[in-house]
Amino acid sequence: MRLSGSLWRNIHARGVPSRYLANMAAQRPCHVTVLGEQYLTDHMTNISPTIVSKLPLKLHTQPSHPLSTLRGLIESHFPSYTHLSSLSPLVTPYQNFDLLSFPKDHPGRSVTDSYYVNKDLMLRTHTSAHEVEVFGRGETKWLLTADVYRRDEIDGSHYPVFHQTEGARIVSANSTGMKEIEEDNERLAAHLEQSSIEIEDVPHLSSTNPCQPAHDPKHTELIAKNLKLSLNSLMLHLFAGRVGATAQNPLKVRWIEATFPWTTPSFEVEVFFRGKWLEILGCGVIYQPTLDNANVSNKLGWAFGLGLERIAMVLYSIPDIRLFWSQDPRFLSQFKQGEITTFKPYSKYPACFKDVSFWLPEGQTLHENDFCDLVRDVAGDVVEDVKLIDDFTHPKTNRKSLCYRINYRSMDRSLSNDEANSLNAQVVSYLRDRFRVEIR
Ligand code: FA5
Ligand code: MG
Repeated sequence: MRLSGSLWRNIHARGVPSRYLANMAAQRPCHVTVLGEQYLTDHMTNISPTIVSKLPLKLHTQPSHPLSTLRGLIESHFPSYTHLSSLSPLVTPYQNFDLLSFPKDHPGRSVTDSYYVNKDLMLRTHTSAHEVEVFGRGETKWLLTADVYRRDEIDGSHYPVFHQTEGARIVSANSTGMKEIEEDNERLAAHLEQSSIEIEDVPHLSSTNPCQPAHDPKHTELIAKNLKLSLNSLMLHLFAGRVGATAQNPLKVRWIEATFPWTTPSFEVEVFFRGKWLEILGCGVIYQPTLDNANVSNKLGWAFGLGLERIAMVLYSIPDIRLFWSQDPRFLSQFKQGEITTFKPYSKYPACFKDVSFWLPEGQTLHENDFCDLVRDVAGDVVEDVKLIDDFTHPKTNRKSLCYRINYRSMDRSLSNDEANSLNAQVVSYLRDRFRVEIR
């Protein structure tokens, strides 16, 4: 479901939600201000004021912030790599998708999944969006940390902005390059043998995770092995000793086959923590057309992309992903650059839930991500989660009714019932304006 054009066209970056709605009609021609620049809007525009306000923050570069310390830890594990962390989040759909061989009908391209400034400019949905550009600059071993944006549901482990570190290594596709990889594999294997880490592996190649036509399977095996050894040793560097990775209770890492349009073979890595397998990264042997796009056809190599919040929540025992955005001194003062310490929760304030139940206009649907963005525009980080609790289609009229339960809870103070009511009333009023729903 798309937001109707006239209301959605004039989003102003700095306006608070109520002001921005009021300003909408007055602002012509249609534009949006993002990171100090004005852009024309069009039928694809769906970037919201809440999201625009996050763009300058760059938590991964804020001294003492847990995400900045984690970035530092990862970078220190790859000292000979180029470290990048200041690339603009604005990319073209061509960079984010086409250069990485995403099919034209991939769901990630849709306005319900990604944020668009207009049809030609979007917020990167992953750090892989910069692969071709960085390889094209001649970098062969590099890490890139950045904020990434995806339209998503609202709960304790999902936030529409999160952070990823991309890592990549390419070598010459000849005997010199392969020798370099073989030597590195020996060094890394020896290092890992001495450590307590339990690794559940999958074959480097299989019929469901095949070698690329352009590659010699022996080369692919060596590259995939180098990728796995490099990442297993990173896991050890990050987790060992911190989550009880001892001889009696070793760190458990599990490799799984995966699929990404720009890598083959591809894998995901999960780490066992507090009784659960936690997916922390995706990776693979880079698809040769990706390297061709960067004018480095004579190379081959691997790339990975890991989620910083997922790892930081584990390492610091941070229970809610919204906390990373907190400006509360009770949160920020707990951390020092370079140190991993256990987060001490301050009191959890009471939650207050409100149900919003409505009929959609005939023939209209409402995507959950559109509803969640609307709620975030009104309530910001005061919304803890949003759940669809009823979805009903009238058998005779075919009209659809939805009921969402919104859980309001501030992380820094007690929220009064009046405040929650007033936020909820605003949600209801936006729903009426933007989607012409009939409140039940
Ligand atoms: C990717 O984003 C690929 N770009 C990774 C990649 C890079 C593959 C290079 C191959 C080569 P994925 O969507 O699975 O893949 O996300 C990667 C990691 O980001 C996940 O494993 C997870 O740790 C983190 N992540 C993904 N979605 C979220 C989210 N909504 N909130 C927090 N972390 C997330
Ligand atoms: Mg994944």
